[in-house]
Amino acid sequence: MHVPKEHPRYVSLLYREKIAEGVRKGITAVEGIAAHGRGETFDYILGEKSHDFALEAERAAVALILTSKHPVISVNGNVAALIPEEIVKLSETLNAILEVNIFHFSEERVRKIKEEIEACGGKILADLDAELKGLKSARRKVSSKGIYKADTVLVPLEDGDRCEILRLHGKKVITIDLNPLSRTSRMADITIVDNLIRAVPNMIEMGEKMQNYSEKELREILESYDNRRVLSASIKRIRDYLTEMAERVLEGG
Ligand code: PTJ
Repeated sequence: MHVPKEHPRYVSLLYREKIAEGVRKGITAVEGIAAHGRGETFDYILGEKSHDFALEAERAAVALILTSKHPVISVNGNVAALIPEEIVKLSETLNAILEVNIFHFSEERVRKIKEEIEACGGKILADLDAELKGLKSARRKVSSKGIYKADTVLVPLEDGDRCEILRLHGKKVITIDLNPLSRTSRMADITIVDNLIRAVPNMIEMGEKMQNYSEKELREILESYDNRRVLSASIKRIRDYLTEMAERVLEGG
């Protein structure tokens, strides 16, 4: 579908179309449409911008990945449909491995996600030869060269069952999730409450600068980071936004 640039909801419609196209191409699960819709709702009541709390979490996430020995970025059907080029660029900038990891599992979709990432010039692990013990869903299928031995995992757009297990396996978890109330958001070490489509480009830009930081500087960023405060700020932002809107409605705006 052609989305006219003049449309007031152009960006939103454009990414909605990318998800629909992802489903048509067999990259994205049908359930990915529902997940995207939930994300749109939270983005709407966050004012569709990267707030300070998101930028702070993004900076800490970049610092954590740059100081990790074996960082991995997990790629699902929504990520591959929305930002395939950007996720490749992020993995290159931060020297992190990409790995396909999906909840609604099929061999065919694993292959299609791999092909999509490779078409963007990226390398991605898709030979899921190991299992994350303690996890019942298909997300337990991981690569022995990737998530299995990772010390840090970036899980954009998660469905909540894996974060806890990754942490039990001693891994640090970074999530990008517009819903600050989700189980994943509350369990992650670093929670980025931002839209994937803004968070990843922000992190690429930060990564390009922070590559030159010393280990000490990166560790200082991590030491001063407080995920609970950041998460709480995002929930308060939603509350304040809704209060402002309620006032505006009263004033007839
Ligand atoms: O490709 P698969 O099989 O791994 O499936 C992926 C989905 C996303 C379908 C699966 O993980 C799932 O069902 O996820 P949930 O439980 O719907 O959770 C997705 C979370 O991501 C929700 O909290 C949404 O608010 C959030 N979200 C959706 N779109 C975005 C987002 N967060 C950031 N950026 C987005 N664009």
